[in-house]
Amino acid sequence: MNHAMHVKFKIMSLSTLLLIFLLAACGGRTSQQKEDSNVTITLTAESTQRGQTELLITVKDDADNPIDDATLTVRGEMTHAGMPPVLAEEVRDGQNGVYTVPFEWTMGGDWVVTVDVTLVDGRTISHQFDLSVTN
Ligand SMILES: [Cu+2]
Repeated sequence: MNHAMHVKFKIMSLSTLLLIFLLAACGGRTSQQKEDSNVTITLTAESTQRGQTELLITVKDDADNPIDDATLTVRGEMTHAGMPPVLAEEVRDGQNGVYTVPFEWTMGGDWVVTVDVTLVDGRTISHQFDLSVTN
């Protein structure tokens, strides 16, 4: 390998690495956690790329025990005006504290996802998660 070829090879490897990094940063899986009233809610979006995805929402008590008997409602709104919210079907029956919510990112941009968790004792805990969706 002569010197010019060697430099070219190095540049190629660098751009490949950069591409992999960008792919990982854009539209990938993301996770956020919030705590209130001794209940921790973690939202994981399987994808933040425009289109159909699943939101995995984990609900745990203050002793880190899963709460499977809550009722969840999820609403997604974009931060710009004039767009109707995306409402997910109400979800019950967590599996080891994880509730799977089919969801569609209908547009790329900044979203606020509101998760309302109603516990069996009637308390409702509400959290908002900010997510950025790529086209
Ligand atoms: Cu929009």
